[in-house]
Amino acid sequence: MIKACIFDLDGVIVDTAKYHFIAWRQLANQLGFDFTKEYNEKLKGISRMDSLNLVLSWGGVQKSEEEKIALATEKNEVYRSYILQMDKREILPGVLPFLEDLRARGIKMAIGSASKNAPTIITQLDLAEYFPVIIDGSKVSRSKPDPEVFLKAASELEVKPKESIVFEDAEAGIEAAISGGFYPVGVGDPKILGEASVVIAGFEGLKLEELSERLLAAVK
Ligand code: B16
Ligand code: MG
Repeated sequence: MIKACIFDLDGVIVDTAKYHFIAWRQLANQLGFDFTKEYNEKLKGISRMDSLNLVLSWGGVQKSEEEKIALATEKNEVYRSYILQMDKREILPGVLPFLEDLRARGIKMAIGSASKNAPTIITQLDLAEYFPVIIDGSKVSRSKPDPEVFLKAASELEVKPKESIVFEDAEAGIEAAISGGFYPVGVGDPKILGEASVVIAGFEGLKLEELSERLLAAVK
């Protein structure tokens, strides 16, 4: 029986990838190379420092650890200037009715995100009342595909992984959910998220009973 739903943030609740793209492109251009949408796709679910290391490698640029910290900070300041302008109109379609339905059924809810900006984004979107537990990039020592972020969320919600669904848009996140023993639901492209028991295009019209039935059928 499902007692909890744990949501990744970027790409599941809201599309912040477009703001990450602007900020990474600005940094890359400043360093003298281009940053494409294809590169941006590869950064989904990847932590800030791991993302920076990838961006620098794509540009063939080497920097000291100190310089990397300064560059990551600079990128984050540009990114934050965009997310601080977000409001609830940016919540992805169908998310709010689904959260309302879960709350009415007494299902516990948490955020499990690689983003250190997760609490700011949740506040901007006016969703704090739904998420008493937010495990973000500052609360874990190992990044997805390690399941730490979701295991911490389950532990704080006082539920077991086998009683919980994880919603994720990134391959590394689905891997984390599977290795943690959760019911993994991919949000997005089945070609990328094929390892998930169930893949949904989004939350519009989604019903927990139907989803639970599909998940149970998939694990049988
Ligand atoms: P920050 P998620 C991830 O969030 C993003 O998908 C990824 O692109 C980003 O680099 C990462 O958060 C770190 O974000 O720089 O804000 O700490 O999908 O795990 O919610
Ligand atoms: Mg994500």
